[in-house]
Amino acid sequence: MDFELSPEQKEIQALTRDFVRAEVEPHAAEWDREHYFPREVFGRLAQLGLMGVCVPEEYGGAGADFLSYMLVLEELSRGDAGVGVTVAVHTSAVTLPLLRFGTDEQRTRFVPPLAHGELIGAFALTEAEAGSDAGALRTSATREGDGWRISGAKQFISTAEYAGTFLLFARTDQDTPGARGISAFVLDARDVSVTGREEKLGLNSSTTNSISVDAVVDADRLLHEEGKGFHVAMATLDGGRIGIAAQAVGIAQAAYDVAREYAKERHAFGRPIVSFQAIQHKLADMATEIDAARLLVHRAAWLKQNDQPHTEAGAKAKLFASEMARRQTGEAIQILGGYGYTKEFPVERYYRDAKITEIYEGTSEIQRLVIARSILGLQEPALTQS
Ligand code: COS
Repeated sequence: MDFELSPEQKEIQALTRDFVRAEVEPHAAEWDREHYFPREVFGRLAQLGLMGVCVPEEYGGAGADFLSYMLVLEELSRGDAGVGVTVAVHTSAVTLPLLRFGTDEQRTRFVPPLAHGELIGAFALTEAEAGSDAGALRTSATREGDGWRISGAKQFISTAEYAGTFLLFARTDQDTPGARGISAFVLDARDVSVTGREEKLGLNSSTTNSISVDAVVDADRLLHEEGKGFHVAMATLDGGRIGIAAQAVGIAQAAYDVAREYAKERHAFGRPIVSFQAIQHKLADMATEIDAARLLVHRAAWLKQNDQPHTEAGAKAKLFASEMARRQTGEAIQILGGYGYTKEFPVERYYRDAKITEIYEGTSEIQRLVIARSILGLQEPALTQS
């Protein structure tokens, strides 16, 4: 067992950290306040090879491993969680499933523009009445000519208004309810209409849209086998959840950094508050829990990049890291006291941003369900049996 990052991993981590310090962190408060999507940042990330960091070089990526990509997501999210999620969805939820499930022709056609950052990816699974119960989706795909007519509406789609490529899930077998009649499709921006933008608690530098679709696409837009779309979605989320866990670690690390420095500077009762055991214990808990979450992320990433089962490990990483980030960003506010509750310091933003990590790419309740099924060897759907 080796806990040391490789020279290449350290290099990618340092490259991202430097970039974030110079070009992300200084603007994050303003982007949050203005609800500004920093499109130009993704162009710069593309120049650095970070829009396809774990994509093989032959498909236009940087050819690094999955753990390197997790390091990138942690560092980006440490500066701005909205930037982190845009890269996470683009890579984990669009580029990687296209690589894994695409034909040679689909891989060659769709992956390089994403890996080069010329196009941004969006993942369109969720609908108004199909969130945790993703298998309840109603968007339909029916055969028309040689292709498919896809009709329906999707909700809570990250980055949809800036995306060029959509991985969209639709029901191809109208007679089969639930997970089995679903297929995955690759759509272009022209196939999709953006119908709304959510006002959110946080993550304001990323956009969250509702979309509608009524388009005819060629047969070669079907990804993987007809009727196997739910497998594509679940396998995609297995990897995506590790990335959200890395995002949560980055947010918590940022909150810890601010709280620790503040505690050294701030005086009360005639001495720095860091000299009080109450504050020391908070910082000790933060450091310990961040470490534990990061180790869960790295283990899950290691399993994934070594082609080993990682559903359970990824769910554990996301469950623990996201709840830890919500808890510890709250503790950071507590250390800063009244100042922590103001916009003068970034910890209130970290607290707002951390909350979503317990919800998207599967709520904590879904992660517990996935973990329970795995450790108990349950094969059957636990939700629909009673
Ligand atoms: N990888 C590959 N295939 C998987 C899988 C995985 N991790 N998990 C389940 N599947 C397959 C099953 O093997 C089953 O295949 P068959 O139909 O061939 O038997 C199929 O998918 C249906 O699985 P299951 O019966 O477990 O589906 P459920 O409807 O019970 O749903 C949960 C399972 C709840 C785990 C799933 O719906 C889920 O993850 N929901 C959360 C969705 C989510 O994260 N949404 C966020 C969207 S992105 S912001």
